[in-house]
Amino acid sequence: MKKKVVVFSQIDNEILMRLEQQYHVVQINPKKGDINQQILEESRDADGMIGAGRRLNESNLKHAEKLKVISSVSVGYDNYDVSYLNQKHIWLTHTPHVLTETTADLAFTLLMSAARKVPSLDAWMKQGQWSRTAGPEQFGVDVYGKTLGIIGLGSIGAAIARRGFYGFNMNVLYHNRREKIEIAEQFKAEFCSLDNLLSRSDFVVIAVDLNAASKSLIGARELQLMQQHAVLVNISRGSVIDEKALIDALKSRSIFAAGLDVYEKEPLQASELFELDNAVTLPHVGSATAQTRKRMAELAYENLVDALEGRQPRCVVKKAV
Ligand code: 8YV
Repeated sequence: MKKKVVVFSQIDNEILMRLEQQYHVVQINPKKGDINQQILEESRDADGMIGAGRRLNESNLKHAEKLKVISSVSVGYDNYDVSYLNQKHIWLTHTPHVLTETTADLAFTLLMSAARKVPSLDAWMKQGQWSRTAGPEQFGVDVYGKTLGIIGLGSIGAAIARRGFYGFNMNVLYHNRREKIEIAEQFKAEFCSLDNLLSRSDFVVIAVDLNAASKSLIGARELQLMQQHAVLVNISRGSVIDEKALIDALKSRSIFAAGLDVYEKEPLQASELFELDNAVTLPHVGSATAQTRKRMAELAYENLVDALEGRQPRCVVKKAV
């Protein structure tokens, strides 16, 4: 009898076809009703699950007696109850490294777009507003040679530092739970406290995992430490920032702008952020290129099949969130 695999979000078609040739595949379909109820029911006799962007924990996995592996098509895993999965001896795998450069590119896309007001000036021009040489209203802020502060010097943070140091001759600061001397020295990056980084940086980029230590890391106090010409970029998880405090800071223009790819609640279809000309908002597209999502799906497929076929998967999440 074929093993059962539950696909709990949209995945690459070619990978889906491969899975359907090997296993009994059931896809969770939002059109069929409550997603959590579907997961609760379909996971009962599932051997494996693959997907991303869904909260999986005891509430919807409590009947999953046969479940051996959850293969996440993501590097982040804050949406899974890792402690519960460890307790149930269910492997959780993810897709690190294959999306690093693509996500770092997006971080710089947001940094530059926010610095030079690209979305609002594009809209302004397309409304036929351009009638004379650009003036103070259209001025952005310089990037080249400025100070880049990175919160979280993991592989994505390091890739962002590389872009700033080599591409824009930036002075790099970083804040991390511990110093990363070997990585930092590649970019002459200075390890500093969060407050020091926030007060000195012209550009602050958040690239941390979401966990108990990083949740609400950036609130009103931290935003007040930033300079009025500073830009904040977030490509990590929305809950790292107190979104209401950020909206207040943008409204009062206590910071120049924000470039955001993630939000406290997702998907986000209405927000005060959408009314702000100094908020650049993207729909969680950090890894969203065809090539990278294909690589993520292939790695997630390998992790899943390895686990189902009795082999140790390459990218197991070991630590509790
Ligand atoms: C995922 C991401 O595609 O990898 C991650 O952690 O945030 C994205 O690249 C997203 O989580 C899918 O929902």
